[in-house]
Parts: sequence; C-alpha cells; structure tokens
Amino acid sequence: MVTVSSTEQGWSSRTAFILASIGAAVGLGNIWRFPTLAGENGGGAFVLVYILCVALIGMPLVLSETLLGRAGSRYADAQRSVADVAKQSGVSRAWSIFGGIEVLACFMILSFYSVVAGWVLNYVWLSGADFVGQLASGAPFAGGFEGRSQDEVTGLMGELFSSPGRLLLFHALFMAVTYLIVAGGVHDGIEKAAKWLMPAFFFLLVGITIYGMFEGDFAEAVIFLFTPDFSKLSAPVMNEALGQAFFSLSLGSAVLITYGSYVPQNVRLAPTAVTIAAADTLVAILAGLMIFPIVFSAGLDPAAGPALIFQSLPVAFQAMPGGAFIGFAFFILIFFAALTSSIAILEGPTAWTMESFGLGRRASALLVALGAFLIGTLCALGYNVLADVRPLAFWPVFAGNDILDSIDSVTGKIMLPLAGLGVSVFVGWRADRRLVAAQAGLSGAPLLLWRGLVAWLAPVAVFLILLFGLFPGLLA
Ligand code: ALA
Repeated sequence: MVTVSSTEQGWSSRTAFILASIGAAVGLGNIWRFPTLAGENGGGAFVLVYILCVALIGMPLVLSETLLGRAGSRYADAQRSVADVAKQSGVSRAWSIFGGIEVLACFMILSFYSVVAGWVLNYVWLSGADFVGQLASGAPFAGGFEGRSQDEVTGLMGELFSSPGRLLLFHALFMAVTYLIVAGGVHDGIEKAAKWLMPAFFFLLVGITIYGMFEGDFAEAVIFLFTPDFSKLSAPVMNEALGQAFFSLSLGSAVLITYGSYVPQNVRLAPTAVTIAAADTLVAILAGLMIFPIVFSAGLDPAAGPALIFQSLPVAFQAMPGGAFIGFAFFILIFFAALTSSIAILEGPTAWTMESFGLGRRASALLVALGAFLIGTLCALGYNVLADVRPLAFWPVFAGNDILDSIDSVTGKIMLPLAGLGVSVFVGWRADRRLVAAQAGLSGAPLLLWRGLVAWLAPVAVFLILLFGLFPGLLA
C-alpha cells in the first residue's frame, strides 16, 4: 500500500490552499458555463437559484468535503479518504462508493474539459496573432479581427469544429501543460502554478470588467443578471443551477477531498470553505458583468448558448476600441482559469491511481491524462466525423446531446449531485459527530446551522432536484 500523503508534501500555508482551491473552483465553469446557462435560462431567475444553491447546499458541502479529505488524510484519494473516515467512525466502508463516484466523475470531466480548454487555446492563438498583427501595423488600439467580415469571425468556430486535427492539437497541448504541472507535485507544481496564475487571472478579470463598464452596456447587463423572471424557472432549470453550483465549486468530483487531504491540521476549515465558495460565486457574477455588457452593446443574443464567448464576443470585440488587445487578454484570462481547474481535475484521479496501483506521481498522472485525452478525442470528433452520434438518445432529457454534451450532462447533472447527496448523508448522519465537529472547527450555533444544512437540507433538496430534473414528466 502506498500512503500518498505521507510521501507528498502538503500545502505550504493556508493561503496556498485557498489559492489552489479557488483556482480549482474558478474555471470554465465560471467564465464559459455560467454566463451561457444564465443567458439561456433567462438571467436573473437562474442567478438567484444558483446563488441559493451555492449558499445553502454548496458552501456547507465544500466544508464537508475538505474535512473528509483532511480527516482521512492518511490517503489523498477521495475513495480511500471516505473509507478511512468510515472506519474511524465505526460504520461500513461501503460509503466510500461515493468517493469512487467522485473520482470517476472527475476523470470524465477532465476528458471534455481539456477539449473546451483547447478551443480557448485556439482563440488565444488567433486573437494573439491578430493583436500582434495590429501592433506591427501601428494600430495597437484597433478593434479585433479588423479586415474580416462578421461572418468570417463567427465562422472561426465552425472552422475549428470541422478540423479534427486542429481540435486534437489544442486538446493535446492543453492536456500536456496540465500534466507537466501535476507531475511537478503538490508543492512545486500545483501550488506554484496557482500562486502565479490566480493573481494574473484576477487582474485581467477586473481590468476587462472595468473596460466593459465604460465601453459596453453595463446597465442592461445588471438588469439582465439581477432581475429575476420566475416564469423561466422549471425543474430542469433548477437541476441545471444545482449541477452548475457543484461543477463550479468542484464539488462531488474528488477535487476538494484530495485538496483537503493536503491541508495542515492547524488550518480552520470553516472560514476557508466560506472564502472558497464566496470567491467562486463572485467570479461567476463578475464574469457575467464582464461578458454581458459587451454582448448587449453589440446587440448580440445573450442566449447564444455555448458559442456565446467563442462566436459572439469576438464579433463584439471587432467594433470596440482596443478590441484586438481586449480579445487577446480575454482568452488568456480564460486559459489561466481553465488551467488552474484542470490541474485539480487531473490531481483527483492521479491521487487515486497512485494509491490503487502503487505507482509514482508522474506515471499515475500520465496514465490518467492519456486516458482522459482518448475520451476527449471522441468528444472532439463528435463535432465532425462523429457528428451524428447521440450517446443518450434513449433518455428524453439528454436525447439531443452530442458526445461532449452527454459526458458533461451525465457528470454535471447526475454524478456530481449524486456524490454530493452521498457525502451529505455520510457527513450529516453516519460519520463520527465529534470527529466531524473537530475537523470543521465549529461549535454552538454555527455547528448546528451547518449540520442542519448538511444533514437535512442538502440531501432533501439534492434528491428532489435530481428526481424532477431528470424526470420532469413526474411533475406533469
Ligand atoms: N470548478 C471548475 C470550473 O468551474 C471545474 O471550471
């Protein structure tokens, strides 16, 4: 048996843990998925349900998962951490099945995450070449993609999707960078990357949001994001919001348990969990406030779906002063966010592989990265040679999904909430109460409140939302 955490260095400080965890949380989920879903589901109503899901279910579960990781910190992998806590609590180790679901979900997410991050890299490349070209021609403040028609700019995404080689090249490149960082270890790889990338990310985020305030239609964006239209709410929309909260906070996906296992015992986990959840939500809202002013000022459709940031925004950047530079900075920002998340998503299954097969970090990370790359390849081919494939055609709510969307839906709408359900029941009802309270660092009313949310609200809400979200016919 290889005891991973005994052979690994943990985080060097509380700040390092917070930065790495915020890095894990803040990613494509915030910048790509959140604005897309908010745009498709009517804006304010979705945002409200999302915030409630984060505050009442997500935040308490962030604490539950990190404490499970630390309490079972003889192991870094999620499955064995849960088994260890079950053992310490004198209950069946079968509860570790939920840790196992988390590891599997994490692996599946990595496969498509890297494909979408590859699209981002493609746009970093295109917008970078565009900006350098403008710079060379002595017009550094020109709009983006000058000299190309609007159709040509929106067509860039179609060009990418119809080219398996290009999709796979950037998918491979992104996975390779992720691998190199994770292979460097917790301290010298993951922590160092977070310390550089997160401040750069925040700088770019605030900078572009301020730019949007002056150059975009900020007022309309605020109305869109904060005026709820409750007629837009339905069980599938609530399932979508809950799944998004899980995805964005990296819940139910082994990440927080594994990152929690590297936390020193003297760090108080409760305030840390609040910081992580609050920062992640703030970034999602800021991302909305960064993107929608630009979308509205260009008269574009906020419900454009997944193409919103890849097709709509480059068109908007065309007409904006300094658009070439802002476009380039925007895609770099998404790249940084995606990278700190993919590192965490690779780390979860890597810890499991190290433990399960007694392999070293580099070999384990390589195995996981290669496996996810292959599944990701199918996702990428789902836009061209496998475009007709609908893996979940038998299931009405997922019937129209292509390969990438199918994996995204199965993980985001089923596996993550299911694992979260298991974790909430385990921490709320089965794990040793004193152990849990001591790890959480809570007592008195805050402990009661947290316990109530984890033991009662989370299981009931997650169960109902899963049931009616997946089988909306039950409500009819
Ligand atoms: N939590 C990561 C994100 O939001 C997966 O992108």
